[in-house]
Amino acid sequence: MLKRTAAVLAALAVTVAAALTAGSAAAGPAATGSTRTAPALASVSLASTIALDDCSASLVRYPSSVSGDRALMLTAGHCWEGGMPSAGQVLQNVASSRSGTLLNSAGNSVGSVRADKLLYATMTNTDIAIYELTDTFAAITSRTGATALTISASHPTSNEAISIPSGYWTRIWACNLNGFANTVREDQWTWHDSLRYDMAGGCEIIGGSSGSPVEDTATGAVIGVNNTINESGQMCTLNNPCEVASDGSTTATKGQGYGQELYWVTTCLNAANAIDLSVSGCLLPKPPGSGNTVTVDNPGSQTVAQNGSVHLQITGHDSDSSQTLTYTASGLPAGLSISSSGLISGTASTVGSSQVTVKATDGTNASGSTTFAFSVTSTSGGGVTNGGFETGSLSGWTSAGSTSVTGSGVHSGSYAAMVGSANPSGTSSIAQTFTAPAGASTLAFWYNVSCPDTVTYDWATATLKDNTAGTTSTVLAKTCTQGAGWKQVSKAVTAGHSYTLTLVSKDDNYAGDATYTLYDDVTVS
Ligand SMILES: [Ca+2]
Ligand SMILES: [Ca+2]
Repeated sequence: MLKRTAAVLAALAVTVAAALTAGSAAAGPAATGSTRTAPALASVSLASTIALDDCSASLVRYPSSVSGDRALMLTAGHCWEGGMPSAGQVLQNVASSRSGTLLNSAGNSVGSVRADKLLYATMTNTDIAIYELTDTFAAITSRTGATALTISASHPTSNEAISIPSGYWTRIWACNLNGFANTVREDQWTWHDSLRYDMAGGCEIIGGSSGSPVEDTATGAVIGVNNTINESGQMCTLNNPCEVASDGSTTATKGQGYGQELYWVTTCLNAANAIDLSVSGCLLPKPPGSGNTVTVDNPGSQTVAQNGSVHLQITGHDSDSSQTLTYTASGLPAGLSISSSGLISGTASTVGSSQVTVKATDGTNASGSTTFAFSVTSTSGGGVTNGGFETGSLSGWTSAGSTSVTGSGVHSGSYAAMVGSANPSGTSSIAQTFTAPAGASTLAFWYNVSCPDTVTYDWATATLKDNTAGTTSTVLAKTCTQGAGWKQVSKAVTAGHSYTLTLVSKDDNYAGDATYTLYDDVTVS
């Protein structure tokens, strides 16, 4: 950081000041004797810069400001008179009496300006402080002739020519940008998308230049705030910023300087030209605990049969609609998972009940959650899986021929199995092998046959094979009826025995008298 309060920085400043006095020996490429050419200063002067007691600042306006608005002063967050904001800290609307000396293009004073309020300051992600002055833009222009510099509303351009006019030093550094650093760290602070000054020369900024506007040399628009330089080559320590790669590795280069993003401010302006952190798409950091509000809709209690498939979309909402929510879940039944976009899916493999909590988190780390019960049941009250077909599928069953689930004319619930078809078909069946659970004595199921033919050609039938005993019995003899409705069949079983139940519907594939059979509520109890 380049504030002039730390002893080290003060000493550095004195040394450089002496050098400047002695003939601008350290003033940049023009004085080094090299053939390097500094970018042309098309439109940048010291006009509208401000000298603070320990930093540099400038008279600025938002692109949308009007002459009757209170004027604004821009400097670095670490130049706030109350001390350097901590990492994560955001200051808003703090009373202030900060004053500075407003300069003209030649660096001469045209009068003083005074703030009565710090509108916003942070050293998190960026390093800015914006003050509201006691006078309007119109009043300052009338009194001093100064016209505010305009804050750019767009991201700077890589490698563009920049100028850094310092009111404190009445001096302008100029160089090119050398792209952007995704993450810069110095002591406790972390900045993102930082403006990296080209080390080819011209921007060897010094203590006291902190808070200077970083201007687009071609247009004079303010595209950043002058922030820091690596003074001794140390890694990530105070006055020695480092860059952090995506894998966490750090690099530091002595003499590497940085500016921080400013256009973010323009993303947070409301209709009254005020910084409003609740504006949709606002990129400035928000105070901890007062950020976005995230809520997650509760889907209600969920029940699925064992081995049933799940497809449940969870929906969340963010007070900042530009944010993307990322979903995570805890307590999901075995076999289920949640996608980052909130879709719970998979096959519930294990019977049981749990409380599931789904959390949605946005890009600012704001989050919300909801909790609901999730039961995986053995729907038939015993060893039969999906005996009521309430998964909406034939999961748990092996099918042959023409089979489906139907939602109309069921015995109970929402679904029944349809074996055969309303169109002529052949022999169709569904079958399941299960173990009769402890205490069970009866297998039962319901059927509803639609047989416009005769039992000579078409029928419903069911067999139960006792795999343990090696016997097979017909539990539903060949039946062909029409309009008889649901009928129940039951058969004694032995607990612990393995059985294979096969539910059949036979059609002779003759046009005009197709037979099919609905089955439902297969239970072992
Ligand atoms: Ca059913
Ligand atoms: Ca038939």
